[in-house]
Amino acid sequence: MSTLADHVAHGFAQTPKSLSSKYFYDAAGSRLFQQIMALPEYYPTRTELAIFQTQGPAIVRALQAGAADAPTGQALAVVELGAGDGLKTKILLRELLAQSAAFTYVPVDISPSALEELVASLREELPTLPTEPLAAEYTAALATLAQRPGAKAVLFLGSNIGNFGPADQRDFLQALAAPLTAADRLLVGFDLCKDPRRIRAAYDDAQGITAEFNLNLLRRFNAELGADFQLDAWQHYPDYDPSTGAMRSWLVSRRAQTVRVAALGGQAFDFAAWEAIHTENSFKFTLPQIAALALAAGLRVVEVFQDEAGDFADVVLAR
Ligand code: AVJ
Repeated sequence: MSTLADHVAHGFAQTPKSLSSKYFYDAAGSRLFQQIMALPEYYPTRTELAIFQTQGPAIVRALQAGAADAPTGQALAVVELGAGDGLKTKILLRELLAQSAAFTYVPVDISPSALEELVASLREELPTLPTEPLAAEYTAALATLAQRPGAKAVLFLGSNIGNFGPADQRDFLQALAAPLTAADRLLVGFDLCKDPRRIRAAYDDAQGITAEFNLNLLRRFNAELGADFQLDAWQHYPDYDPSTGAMRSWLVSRRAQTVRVAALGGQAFDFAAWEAIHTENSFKFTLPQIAALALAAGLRVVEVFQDEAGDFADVVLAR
């Protein structure tokens, strides 16, 4: 049984039926996410970009502050989890090069196609930068961190952390921190609580690209698992709970239907009319919540960088 088939069988046995958002990112899904990042409603990417553009030098200094005390001669490893197209990261990489740091960039992404494009663009734009791409899930990145000697700066940008529920956010940060020394730094991007209508709109764009992104999951199951999802019988539905910061995406069954999955021996799954499959968390945070989360994960907040409106925070953490 393939991992994906396994995941679908487990996810559909849950109540409510649930799927992991990590499966969004096949080649088509990665392209759709790039389109999402350019949408007028999707503010997180351009807000974090603006933070890097205006405060890049200070952020990069904060990332190297610990490494300055560490034994010299060893290049800093800049490990990025979920690097994607690297658009924002390139600003930090240019700044690191400008600050003359000897460093290696280790972009990690679940999408091999996205990673290939990133490496090709880096070869063009930053040809002197040593790059060691890793097409893998986060857990493999943790193993790489543990094996690598020398100073490290770990980047976890774009509020990717919001894909985890609160308990998993803490556990994951703790796991990220475990292989780090006191000289190493973590840079984590957090999307902050704001006007709930703006947040919801970011996941319900007028052009329907986010709907396509969500529905692409079912298209992927049809293509890779021989499932027979009828896409027009499903609807993208995002909801935001301002009391918890939980931004959730669902796929809602527009009618009672049965779906069969060839890769699971033709197993049938029944969906009631208007039954919803949970497909993604995109949690939003407050600064006190971030401080409490860092503490619970055994980390300290070194410095917080925000845009002027206070929409997004990039937080430097250390053990
Ligand atoms: C890449 C996980 C940060 O949750 O905001 C965008 C993915 N999903 N629109 C997010 C996403 C729908 C995005 N992250």
